[in-house]
Amino acid sequence: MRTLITGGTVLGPSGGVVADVLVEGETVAAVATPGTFAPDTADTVLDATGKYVLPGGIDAHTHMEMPFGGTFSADTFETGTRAAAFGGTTTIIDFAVQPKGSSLLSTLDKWHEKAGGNCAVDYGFHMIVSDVNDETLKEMDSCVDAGVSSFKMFMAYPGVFYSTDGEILRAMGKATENGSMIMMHAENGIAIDQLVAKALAEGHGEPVQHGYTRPPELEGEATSRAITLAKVTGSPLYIVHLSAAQALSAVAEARDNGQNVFAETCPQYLYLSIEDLAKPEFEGAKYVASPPLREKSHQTDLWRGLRTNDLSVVSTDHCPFCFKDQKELGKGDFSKIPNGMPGVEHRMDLLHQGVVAGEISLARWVETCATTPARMFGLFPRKGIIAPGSDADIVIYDPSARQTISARTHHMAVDYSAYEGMTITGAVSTVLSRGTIVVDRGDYLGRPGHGTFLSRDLSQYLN
Ligand code: DUC
Ligand code: ZN
Ligand code: ZN
Ligand code: ZN
Repeated sequence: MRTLITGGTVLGPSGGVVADVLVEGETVAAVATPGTFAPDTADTVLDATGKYVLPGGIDAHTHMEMPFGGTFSADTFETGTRAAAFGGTTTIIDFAVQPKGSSLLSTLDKWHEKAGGNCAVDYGFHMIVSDVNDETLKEMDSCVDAGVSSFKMFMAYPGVFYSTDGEILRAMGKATENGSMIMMHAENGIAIDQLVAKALAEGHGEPVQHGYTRPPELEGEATSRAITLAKVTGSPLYIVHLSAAQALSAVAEARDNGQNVFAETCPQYLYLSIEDLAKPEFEGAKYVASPPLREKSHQTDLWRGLRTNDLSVVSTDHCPFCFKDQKELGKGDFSKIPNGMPGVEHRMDLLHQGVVAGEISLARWVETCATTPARMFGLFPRKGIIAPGSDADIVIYDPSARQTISARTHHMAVDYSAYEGMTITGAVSTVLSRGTIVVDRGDYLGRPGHGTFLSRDLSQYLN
């Protein structure tokens, strides 16, 4: 089976060039001067004139069917990866969650069961480590052997996912030894819990209190502390969902000092703010995620971070909970609102708005959304680039189309959109996953089970 994509501007991390792309089976066979291949050499010809042809997006931070506070995030691997495909994302890396008292390998088995046979696009796993002990540390080696080469830890949520500095130090020591990556949720959970208790005791239960009780200073402090622990152990560090200027400064300083510190941000921190969290009538609950949405002024810093590469990756932290019956669990007590927002479908479009607005270049769009996540998490050059031999995960994107985001038309299994009514310049036309057309002009042509598990190498930024 051969597919020829003609006349588009093929984008990569170093810019764009008008070229034809020949796909043979599941991989890219050639990127060549327009007209090199006669149309009858292919079974299918896709005319991409006037459009971008870019590597499929890689969302390195999603949570499908994630247990949280007695409920589960609303997208299954089936619905969530289908929504990802609609939005031009052809790889997700989801988080397996170790419950305290469980082993890492039994956790990994559980996540394989959830995802196997259900995904529309390819998927990998990170492992959330919430119980550091001798056995867990040994199992970190087995995870790496099983293609799970990154481990997330929490400085937030005491009593649930939280690890002490000592536990973090131990896990970082293991990462230094086996070449894996430590990912950190950097918020000072001990201090936050005090602020939450105080707000509730004073009768403040509304959603905006979620923001007030998790101030940016406590993200900055935890980020600095994580960086210090990484320095002491010689471990690399990847800060997830960075939202605050204070945290960005800490990351930038560490990078200037030559430390292997990396960070991602998410579209919600670039476009939404604490004003959304303050919407009346419990509407703010839709915007409860951790870290919380910040004052708008932080957005300027985050866009700059994306330009300077102090922020290397854009992921969604897609963790959808329906407003009805799920977010509503926290009516009157903001601390019971499940933490997370939907987003896997809109990352490529939202970051394209950054290109349209002149905040980032086309090359940075592709780099932060596809190429760097592939390198960061051991998937390059199989993923993240359109080059001979790479998987034919390809998005044909029409930069001049217009669309309006709405829960009425999105494909995520959640009853609201955080971006309801936002108009977008640009839209996905066609999406190929390993050579198969899975989305074409709004139609889903894929199937659950097309997506396969990606056994990842060590980060190519470190090894
Ligand atoms: N952190 C995440 O990364 N996702 C959901 C909730 C959280 O705290
Ligand atoms: Zn987190
Ligand atoms: Zn109040
Ligand atoms: Zn997350």
